[in-house]
Amino acid sequence: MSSLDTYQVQLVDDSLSVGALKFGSFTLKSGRVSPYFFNAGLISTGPLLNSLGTAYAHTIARALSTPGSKRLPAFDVLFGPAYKGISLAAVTAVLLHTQHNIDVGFAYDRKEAKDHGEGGRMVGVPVVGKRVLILDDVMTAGTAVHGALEMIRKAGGDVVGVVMALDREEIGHEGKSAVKELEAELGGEGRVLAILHMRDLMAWLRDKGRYEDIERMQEYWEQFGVKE
Ligand code: OMP
Repeated sequence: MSSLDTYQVQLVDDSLSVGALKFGSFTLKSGRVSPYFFNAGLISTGPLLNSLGTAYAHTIARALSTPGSKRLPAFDVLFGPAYKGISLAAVTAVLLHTQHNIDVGFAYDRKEAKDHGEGGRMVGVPVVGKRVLILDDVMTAGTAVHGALEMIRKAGGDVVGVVMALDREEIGHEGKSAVKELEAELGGEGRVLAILHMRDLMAWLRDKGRYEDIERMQEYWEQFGVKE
């Protein structure tokens, strides 16, 4: 029997159906050669975005009401880093409102600073003095999320958490878990969440009896996976 929730299985099935999740051999941004790759840019129809946004919104709503130290602190603004985070955060902000009665602002950045009109790199609700949750697609070593964190801090926002579609559960730049490194940087009650983790993908492969893929995932895990 699967240990995955229905919405997690749905995300794996949806992603495979459009080639957003692939098993094979892929060189990552970090230079690591991975037996799988998740490309959130291919989740690009109304129904698929609805399903992914629903999974993000569910993950966030559940974490906001989790008792104890795993609780996600309340936040004011959902921030989607350019480019892939933008549409995902917009969809999720809408679904938090319609499905969970959670009303938050939405903001994102431009990759290029604008020198006319409203100027600057930040768009949407101003993050200054606000509690911000970053929403991104994938975390491997944590480089992309660290960039977003610095940008929001420079703009005067307080980042209280990060939510991703996929946490690849790999080691970060300091040789510890990328998630732990990021949580340490967030400080206090900062939380890092994900809809799916590398180990969920392994569980899914086991359910399907895809033993060759599991073996390659396991080898990769031994090299770059978080051991604790
Ligand atoms: P880090 O910046 O090392 O955490 O890598 C995360 C980023 O790498 C993501 O925002 C993507 O741009 C890209 N990526 C994926 O999209 N999917 C993957 O499965 C792996 C990566 C990656 O290159 O590590």
